[in-house]
Amino acid sequence: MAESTPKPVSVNTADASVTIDPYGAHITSWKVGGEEIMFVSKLAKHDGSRPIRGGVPLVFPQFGPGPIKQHGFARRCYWTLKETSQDDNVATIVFTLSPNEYTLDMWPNQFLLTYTVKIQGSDITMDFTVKNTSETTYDFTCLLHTYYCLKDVKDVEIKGLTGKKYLDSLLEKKEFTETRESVTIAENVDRIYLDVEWPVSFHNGSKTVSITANVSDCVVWNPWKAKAEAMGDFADTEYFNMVCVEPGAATKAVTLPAGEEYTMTSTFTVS
Ligand code: TA6
Repeated sequence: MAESTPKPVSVNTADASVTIDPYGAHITSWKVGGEEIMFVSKLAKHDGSRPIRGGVPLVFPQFGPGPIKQHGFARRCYWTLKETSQDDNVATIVFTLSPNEYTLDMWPNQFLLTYTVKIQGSDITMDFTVKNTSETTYDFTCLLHTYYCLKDVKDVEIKGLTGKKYLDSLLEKKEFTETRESVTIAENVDRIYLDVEWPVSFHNGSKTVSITANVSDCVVWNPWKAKAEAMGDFADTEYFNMVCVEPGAATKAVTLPAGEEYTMTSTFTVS
């Protein structure tokens, strides 16, 4: 990593720690009681050459493929560290991102992004705020593309999605209804669950992870064997030890009038 490359920032409380890489304001570690909750591939790039594979990639202003780069530019830019604070109870890191040549070339809109990450006890809260600093209204989609560590993907049972409609990204976004009490994973899964009523929770092999959010979509993704082998920044067998459970506004765009602010917020709790 070049000398000038901004270094990851860590804060901790008596119970937990969080580390954020300025490249993408990307959470790369969240430990509670010394246990890592986030999954980061051992082949992930940490040199700004591509988004970090794992942790919590920030998806903005576009979820998925489309007119601009997949998942947008937020995870592909160096953000500015605004402040850090920590004591035994609470620790916070704040990053901001303003438009630059790269973002304007991709998405010709003015904005100020502020990302506040707070750890307290066994919670981590992420507040992703978009301020429309332009003179015109614009739309965007956004999501926290969270990768969680699993002891064994075969044991994971994701609860809280029963009865919810979902779009299957492997079947041209065809709509289905989840009938199972628990979503289990034994193949490539890539689904956008709609109108989710939080919390959504699962057991990672040692702790229960519970997710709440103020957004209505929840993406569940595991690449499984073939796609794992096709990703250069993901080891062939790492799909056994991760799952993405991703709160976001992925299917219905947020419309933000000039001068207004929108905040996507989510809290992950381990117990
Ligand atoms: O999380 C769902 C998804 O959109 C999948 O379709 C898959 O593409 C994944 O994101 C990873 O995308 P990335 O651009 O990070 O390789």
